[in-house]
Amino acid sequence: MLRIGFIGTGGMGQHHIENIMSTIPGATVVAVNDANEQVAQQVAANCGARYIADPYALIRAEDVDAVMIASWDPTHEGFSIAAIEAGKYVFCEKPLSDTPEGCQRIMEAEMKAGKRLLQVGFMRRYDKDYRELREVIASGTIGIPLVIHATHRNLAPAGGAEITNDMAATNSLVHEFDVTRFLIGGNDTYVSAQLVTPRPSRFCGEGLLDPQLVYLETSSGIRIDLEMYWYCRYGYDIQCEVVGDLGTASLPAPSHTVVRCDGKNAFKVVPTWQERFHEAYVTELREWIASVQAGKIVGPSAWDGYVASSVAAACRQSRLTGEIIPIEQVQCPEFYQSI
Ligand code: ISE
Repeated sequence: MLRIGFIGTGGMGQHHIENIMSTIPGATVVAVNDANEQVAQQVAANCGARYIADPYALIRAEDVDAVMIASWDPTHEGFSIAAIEAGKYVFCEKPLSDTPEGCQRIMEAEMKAGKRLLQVGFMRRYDKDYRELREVIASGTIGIPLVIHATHRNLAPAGGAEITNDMAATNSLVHEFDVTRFLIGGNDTYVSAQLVTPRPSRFCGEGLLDPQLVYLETSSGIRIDLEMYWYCRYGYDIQCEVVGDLGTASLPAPSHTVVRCDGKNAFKVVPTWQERFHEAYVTELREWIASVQAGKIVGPSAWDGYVASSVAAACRQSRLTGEIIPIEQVQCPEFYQSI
């Protein structure tokens, strides 16, 4: 039985904990921590774990075999490094860090530990539709990929969370930066990013730029356009279409009963990412837990977290300067090349 210590018991943390307790027989949650003690105490009581007030004490606890982090984004780096230094396996929700430099510090800690201990929560790689889309591209059916159009719309920020203009890229589009690499495969890398904004929605609040549009170019010349919309107001909607020189392939909309009524022909759009990607989250946990038990982590790595974060950093610079920004990345360390 893998004993997990959990840091961060907000919406995403609770979803992971419920999945572990209800669907994964080989693992259990033994300890929890959150900056909001009341919520953490409640979650602890619900899942039969103990509450530990100090997150670093939770990481060091002898009965914690592996640590999961789903706390506030800026805390991810510190908790990840502490877990690695304690020699614990760690699953860290995205973003691995808000900055590429933070990701580099995590990679350094992991390389010092001498083996892979960390996995990043890029759960779309576990979604069956993204996996199928990847296979279609790899099979050559649509020819060579030329363009990717993707849309990332949230009903509204979760739980009324406070968001900043940077978070469109650091918190949300990091999924797109990661999953488009996953779809294309091979040695293609991102070379430049541009971020532009239309006039803002009337509903996003003072000072926020929403939606935001990002244009990326890869080393082989693929162009990618991305839309991030925090307050689309109609549901949680993720779309992706890959245009090749022989055809196109798209992510299907999740299937729901089609209702014709009142002059409409309609199906539901789910409100949250937990619903949209429920199966992907469960598969992600199952595969992570199996890999920890086998002592060999194979899921998204700190390098993958670094790549996504370096694209987000270029987006920020583009928003501030209005320019197309070259994406600067360090050489991928050998440690991460063989995995
Ligand atoms: C959220 O943090 C997530 O990870 C969701 O998957 C993403 O779609 C959403 O935009 C983020 O805010």
